[in-house]
Amino acid sequence: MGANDSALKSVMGQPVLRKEDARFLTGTGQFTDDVTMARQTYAFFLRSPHAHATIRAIDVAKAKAAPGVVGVFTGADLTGVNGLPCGWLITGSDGKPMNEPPHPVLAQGKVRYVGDAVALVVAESIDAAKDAAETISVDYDVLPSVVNPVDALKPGAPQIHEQAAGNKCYTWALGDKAAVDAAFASAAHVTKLDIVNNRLVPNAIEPRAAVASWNRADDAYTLYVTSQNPHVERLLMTAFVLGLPEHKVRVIAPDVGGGFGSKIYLYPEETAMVWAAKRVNRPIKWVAERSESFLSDAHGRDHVTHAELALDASGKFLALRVQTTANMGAYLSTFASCIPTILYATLLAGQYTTPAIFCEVTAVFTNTAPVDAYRGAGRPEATYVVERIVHQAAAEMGIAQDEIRRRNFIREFPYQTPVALSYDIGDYDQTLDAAMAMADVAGFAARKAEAKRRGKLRGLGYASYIEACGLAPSNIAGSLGARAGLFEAGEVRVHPTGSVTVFTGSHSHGQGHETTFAQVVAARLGVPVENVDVVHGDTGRVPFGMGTYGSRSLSVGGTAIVKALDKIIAKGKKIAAHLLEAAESDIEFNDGKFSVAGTDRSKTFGEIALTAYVPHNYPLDKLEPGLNETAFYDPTNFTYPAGTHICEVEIDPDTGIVQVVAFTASDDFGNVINPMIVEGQVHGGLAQGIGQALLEHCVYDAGSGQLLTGSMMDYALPRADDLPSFNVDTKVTPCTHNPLGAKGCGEAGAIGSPAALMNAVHDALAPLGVAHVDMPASPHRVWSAILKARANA
Ligand code: MCN
Repeated sequence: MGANDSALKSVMGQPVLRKEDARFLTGTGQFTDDVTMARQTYAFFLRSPHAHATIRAIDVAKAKAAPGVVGVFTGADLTGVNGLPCGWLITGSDGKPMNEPPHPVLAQGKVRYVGDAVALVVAESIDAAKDAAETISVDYDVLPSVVNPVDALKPGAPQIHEQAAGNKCYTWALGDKAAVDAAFASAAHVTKLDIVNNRLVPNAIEPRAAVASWNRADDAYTLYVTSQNPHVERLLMTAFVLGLPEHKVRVIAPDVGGGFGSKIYLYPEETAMVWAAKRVNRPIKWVAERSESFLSDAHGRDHVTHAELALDASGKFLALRVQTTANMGAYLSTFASCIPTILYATLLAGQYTTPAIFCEVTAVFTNTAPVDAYRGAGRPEATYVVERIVHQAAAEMGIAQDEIRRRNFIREFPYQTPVALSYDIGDYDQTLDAAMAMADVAGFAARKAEAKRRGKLRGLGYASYIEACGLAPSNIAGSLGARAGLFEAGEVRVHPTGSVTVFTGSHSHGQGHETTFAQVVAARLGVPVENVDVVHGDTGRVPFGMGTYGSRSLSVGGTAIVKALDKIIAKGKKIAAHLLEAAESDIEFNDGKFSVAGTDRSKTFGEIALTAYVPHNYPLDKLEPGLNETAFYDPTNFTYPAGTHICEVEIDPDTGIVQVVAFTASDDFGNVINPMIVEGQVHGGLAQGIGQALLEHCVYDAGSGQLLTGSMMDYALPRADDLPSFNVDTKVTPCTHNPLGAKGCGEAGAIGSPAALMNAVHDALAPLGVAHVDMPASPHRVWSAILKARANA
């Protein structure tokens, strides 16, 4: 960071307490449901009870006449409204664009999953809306349905969209197939693995919600919505779906209680509400009930994969071959198509020098809720494949788990992988060594023996993960099919008294940007953190934004702010040069002071700010008044956080219960701005990853297509007593291509942990001859696998 080093030391890297917690801990946050407007009405969405059906007719006459009803709308009313767009075009291996069937805002003649929105009822109260919805008669002709992506590809499977023959969205491939085939032909050992990456329901604490209004005075709309990226939401909704001028729609994502990916997308509900707000000329509020969230939030994961790893006799990886079938659900959600491709196959090199990799992915439509990014998005799935197969190969070849990893680590950077990414920097030995020390791997044998005396099985599992975050360079994303840029914008507004308001296109919904971004600004300008406020989530106030996902906010959004700060400091130097009667090139900026090099003459940051706004004796012929700068920043590469997670489990062979007794994470996020917030991010990610591996599983009934895990009664989220006290630490190799030297940290916990946990489970069960258990490693699954292994023995 150069000139400002000593000021940086004062706030950078410090566990500054979260500024936003003052309102969150006192119940004064402003969430979408806290927004109440004059003459507000309430929305209820009538949803399909069937997984697949033709709609013969809908009769809304009774509902329209019901007490308190303000409006009833079905797909037939939405004339001139387009379907919801997909933001990423995948071109298949056949050179053809993916099949992109329409995704109507309200069902048009057919429903394709349980929960598909069929009608919108707007009424004076939510109860009136629900009562009226009950009177709507929908004449369904129920069709056979299919929920499993592998089944959906089979001949004779129910055909979900006319525009997608055989339910296929695309088959896409990455890598050199011929090189991989050749390497397999010469391999000393081949390890094969069939795994399922279980489907998940995101479950942010705050359900999705929206308040849409229209102002007839200026024909303008305001939408409060639980969004991770309000500008993108506005762009997609106005330009692609509703055909409204963008400047007439203000989208505000106020406090948002978690998203984990599920609030990136443009959903049918808020789109229908914006459209309807003008029709009823009243504000409309909708807050999803938890069971609606289960049915209609975009789900995550849902891959079925066959993988093969070729090794030489010493355990060096020669080639990796991966074939994945990915469930897209009934419609393409906003970024669905890029998750099992661009964010998955490109990560299959992991931390290793595997010279040849080939991955083929078939994306499939099924009669289930749309599937899209969920914390980690593609990268946990890739890590799961790589780290599970590495574990299995080591076990088969009798090589220690750390040793097989060390034999294959990448150690020279930059490193070009065979699957399109160029890793700028990393030190994988460092995080592996640290994790092993923290996890007391040396003492494991004794702990295992002690557990055995109690009749328990102990296992240790490693996952040395890598992720590509800080999404992304627009030109690379564009060449891979992105239909949007992936830069970020930031504005720094210095007020006359030297306090600062920062406007960022990133969106904080639990990540603590109001604190960490303020730390970046405070350090750079040498002003107290308290003097910096961060504004986000409002298209009416923030210049532009691509939003928050892919752990991009600090490395991309934070860097946009740094670029704006550079402009502020450059202008400040001009003003200081004038005030101090020195050459601009002689002005230095340090610790909040502009000074003439080699002298004791200086002006404080506050004095410069005041001069900018009180321009008496100001060189108005050369300089504009004011101190307000905006910057857009597009990175040149992803950031590559990496690390090793080690999980220790104990299994009761009589019940199949898996207890996570210890979990260690050694991560490299580059330079860390706030270690307390980073640790919190890792803890949250670990909880979600452990939840996936041990408890969570979204299940649809294969016959009826009904969501069987449709509530917290059936879908097991991790609770405090499922988790151990985490043992976490960070190592630093600074990112080489952003001025903060920072990599993302928001997803790492969810990326490494499922593989580490499942490797530990397999390590524990190996002595019994258990070959394979899929996630979640529930007591029933583990116990059944033990029984089966005993029977085989
Ligand atoms: N940070 C830091 N030093 C670093 C890296 C990050 O101090 N080297 C800080 C950042 O300044 C920021 C936080 O850590 O305050 C996370 O930063 P980053 O890794 O850039 O991730 P994002 O802010 O872009 O958050 C997105 C990421 C993703 S993709 C998901 S999904 C996720 C996650 O963050 N969803 C979350 N963490 C979440 N946390 C909460 N509470 N709720 C969610 O929905």
